[in-house]
Amino acid sequence: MIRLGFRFSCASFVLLSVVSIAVAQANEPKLTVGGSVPQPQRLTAASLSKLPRVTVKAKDHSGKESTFEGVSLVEVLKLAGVQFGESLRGKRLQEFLVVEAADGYKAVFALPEIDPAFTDRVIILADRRDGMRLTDKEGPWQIVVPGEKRQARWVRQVVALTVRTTS
Ligand SMILES: Nc1nc2c(c(=O)[nH]1)N[C@H]1C(S)=C(S)[C@@H](COP(=O)(O)O)O[C@H]1N2
Ligand SMILES: [Mo]
Repeated sequence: MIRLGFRFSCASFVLLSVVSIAVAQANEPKLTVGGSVPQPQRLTAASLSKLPRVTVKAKDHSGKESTFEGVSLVEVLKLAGVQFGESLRGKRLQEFLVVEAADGYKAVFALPEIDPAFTDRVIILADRRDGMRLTDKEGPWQIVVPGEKRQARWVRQVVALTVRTTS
């Protein structure tokens, strides 16, 4: 009887562990990269951590300057197979990026705005500010556009990056 009870509690422990791991994975924040991209992605913090880290200094909406850290937006799109540089010409100049947030807020960037072949300004998908993880209101991922005089495109709580093209 005792042995059976022991076996039962072992089994339920294993089952509970498996279920809680599955629930944790399902609740893990995801970033969708889709639309007209060669390889659509569902990225997690772990998959983004493989990209090179970049830091930029920028003034937020309240005028406070901070150092933001994350990955460059162009590298995230490259993960989905989007090509930049020489191949960003002709019809491909009609493509644009829609950044969408958890609250439905959206902002658009033209692809040349994020391409280092076109500009030295590095727009990032930040996950840290002055060394600290972004707050729940801002993160886990927020767009930071250095030098832009209005912060309307600093999309907080980014959930999706979608490439679209004009009709
Ligand atoms: N997800 C999300 N991001 C957003 C907005 C929003 O409504 N939702 N507002 C934008 C606008 S218009 C501005 S001015 C700044 C405001 O930054 P703050 O809310 O961090 O002060 O965030 C931008 N990012
Ligand atoms: Mo704003």
